[in-house]
Amino acid sequence: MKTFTPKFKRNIFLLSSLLITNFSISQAQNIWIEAESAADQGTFAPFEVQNDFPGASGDQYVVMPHPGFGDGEIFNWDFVETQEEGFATYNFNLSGTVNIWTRANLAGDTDDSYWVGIDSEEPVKQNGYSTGGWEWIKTMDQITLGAGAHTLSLARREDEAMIDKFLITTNLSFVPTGEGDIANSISDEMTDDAMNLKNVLVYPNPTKGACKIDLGRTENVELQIFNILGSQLISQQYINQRMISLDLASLTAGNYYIKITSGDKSVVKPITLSK
Ligand SMILES: [Ca+2]
Repeated sequence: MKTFTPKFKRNIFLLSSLLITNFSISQAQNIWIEAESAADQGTFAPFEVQNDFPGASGDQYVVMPHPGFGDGEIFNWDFVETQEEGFATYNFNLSGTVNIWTRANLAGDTDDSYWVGIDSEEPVKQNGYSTGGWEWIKTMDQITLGAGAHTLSLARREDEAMIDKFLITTNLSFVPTGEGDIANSISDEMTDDAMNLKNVLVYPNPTKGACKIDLGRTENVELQIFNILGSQLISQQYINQRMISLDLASLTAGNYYIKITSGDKSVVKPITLSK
């Protein structure tokens, strides 16, 4: 004879797990970088920024144009390093084991290769790809990064390789699609000592549940959510993150406040949950 008690208990457990899951905050750490964001660097040329090919994130991408002396020339890493040209760097803060992805448009044959490096390690040749338009390519698999600042580098190898965007992620099972998430800025990542709370963005607002908080730079913060009566509903610490993903779908529709605290400074952002 069947008994329903264990199943009932299990369903209650599943229900409570589901509620907790809906209210939990994603801890995945993703750094999204537009390749074209390094265009002001002195070593960038003869890389060029182009915007006339559809589907690029940020409407721009980086390409190595035809060299003056014919198609198919290959630049080895020693040459690029010595000449200090066709070379771009991107600073970021992230620690742990990461995958590095590149969003690229590669025609194959002699138009498909580039170099990608991390920190002072010799860059790795990316070659032999033929994509159907823009595709995410896993560029480095399970690289371990220590605490603190790191530098991703891109260097030319063959002309006409089109590079759009990078993703550095601690989520080793994540496969990026489309244009990916909004890119992190690289310009202020390493220069400011203090977080500028005026740069904190919460979007979309109103939200149906899912929303993101862009801290403006990688930071250690405490995030609290209050209802309009001032009762704290959640408190969560974030270490070394810039983008925080929230899912508020388990809350009832209404107005809430998100308080972000960094050191002795804090900012409060209102958010409306509509269903
Ligand atoms: Ca881009």
